[in-house]
Amino acid sequence: MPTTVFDLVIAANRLPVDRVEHPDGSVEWRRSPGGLVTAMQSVMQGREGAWVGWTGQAGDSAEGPFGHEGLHLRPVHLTQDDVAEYYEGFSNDTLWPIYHDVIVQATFHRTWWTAYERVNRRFAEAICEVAGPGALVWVHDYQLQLVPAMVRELRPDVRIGWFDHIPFPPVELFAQLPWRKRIIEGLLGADFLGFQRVADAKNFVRAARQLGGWTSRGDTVMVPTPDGGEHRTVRVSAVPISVDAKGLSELAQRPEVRARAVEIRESLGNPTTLLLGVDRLDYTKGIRHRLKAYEELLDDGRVAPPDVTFVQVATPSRERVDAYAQLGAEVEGTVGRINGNHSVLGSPAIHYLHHGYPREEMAALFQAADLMLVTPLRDGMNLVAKEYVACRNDAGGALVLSEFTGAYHELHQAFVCNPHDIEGLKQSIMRAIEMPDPQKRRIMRSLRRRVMEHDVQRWAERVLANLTGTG
Ligand code: ADQ
Repeated sequence: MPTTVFDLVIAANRLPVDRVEHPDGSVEWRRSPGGLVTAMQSVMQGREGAWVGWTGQAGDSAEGPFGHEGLHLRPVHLTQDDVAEYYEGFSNDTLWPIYHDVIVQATFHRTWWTAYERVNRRFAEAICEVAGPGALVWVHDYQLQLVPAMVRELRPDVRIGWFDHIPFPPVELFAQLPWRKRIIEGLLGADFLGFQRVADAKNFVRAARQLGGWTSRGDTVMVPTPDGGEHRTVRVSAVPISVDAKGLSELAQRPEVRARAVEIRESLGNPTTLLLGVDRLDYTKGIRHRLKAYEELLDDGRVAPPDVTFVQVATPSRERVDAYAQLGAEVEGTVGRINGNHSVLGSPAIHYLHHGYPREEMAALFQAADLMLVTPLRDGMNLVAKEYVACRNDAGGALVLSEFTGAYHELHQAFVCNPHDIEGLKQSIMRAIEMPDPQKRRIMRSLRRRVMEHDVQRWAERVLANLTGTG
């Protein structure tokens, strides 16, 4: 039977669904929470679209293509070795640290690179299988950097875009990668490369010039064609991602969400100030620095429960990678020490939670929190910062935001901090706690204007316009 083909193909490491196996053995696919799925929904509207990605489960039983909520899903099969080498290894233990300022040392293994190439080829083949003539192919993120050139080789008729969700490193760090030129060649197979910040786009262009000898003019890189004819041009621009601001704002206004926010505060003993952190448990997120600043404020007697309390939601992530296991253990130890030293009966200094929450509960938490602490050491964007702002339709709350996030470049009116500067971080927190409400509201209103106007739907339209050459 011939494969059905589509005029828009999305490729990301993960499919937008999670596999849920019921006790009776039946399998259900549930839409995964997350911004990318929402963003892509707006792009897919009115188009026949396919999504190519991994199911999230390693194993030998290959799942065939299937439909889900109007999307054609084309699973890419990964073996246990692929997961260990391409995903946990090369993507998360080689590329991730290099692309995040080498906060932890990167690990290099030639076998991981071979797996990365092998899996990228599998993705490229799957994309070409479902892409109709002249289709738009939109590839996501650092796990799939070789895919653009591989698709171009197989299917010169399609238009290819790639979006980088994480930072693109300065050339001095990128140069450490033994396979740096292959990665640039892989990316330059695209027609359009999108980045979170102007600095990321510039870092890429500099890497292409210095490490590969490609020429560039402004935001365009010139790529020689195999037949030695005219150059092909690749546009390289910053298109910062955002959140479904209107959807979140409406959700946060629902009476049941507002009631839940009140209930959350009550259950915490109605503190005067509720601090909140929400992160994947990742060393890039600055959780240790945040805890250190909070602990010192407690030690100094400047904050104390039950008046002040801190809810830290930390979703376990990549636990099979050593640096993540170590971080988990360290954070747990610190939380234990802080609570041991500073909690009072019935009022812990920190509430440390590993749960994943539905959107409604996240919106209620955001509404309940007086202070949102976003303190990464490096972060492509940080959607949590934007989600918090989108949920504050009451113009309440305050955002403490690291200058090393992509979000900082749009939200610099926030209470900005350098998380390495613990003294400065403590001051930003105290300033946000002590500033009179009317002033804080003015700040929140201006943050909201930015987030409401630059939402994820606009982001997706901008990437597509660049991809089709109309942007
Ligand atoms: P992440 O590093 O995963 O994303 P982030 O942008 O903060 O970081 O997105 C995390 C998402 O997960 C947010 O939507 C958040 O609400 C949600 N989330 C976190 N913990 C949760 C929990 N316990 N329950 C429910 N939801 C939870 C990467 C890059 C970022 C970039 C994004 C998008 O590292 O820099 O902003 O991609 O491009």
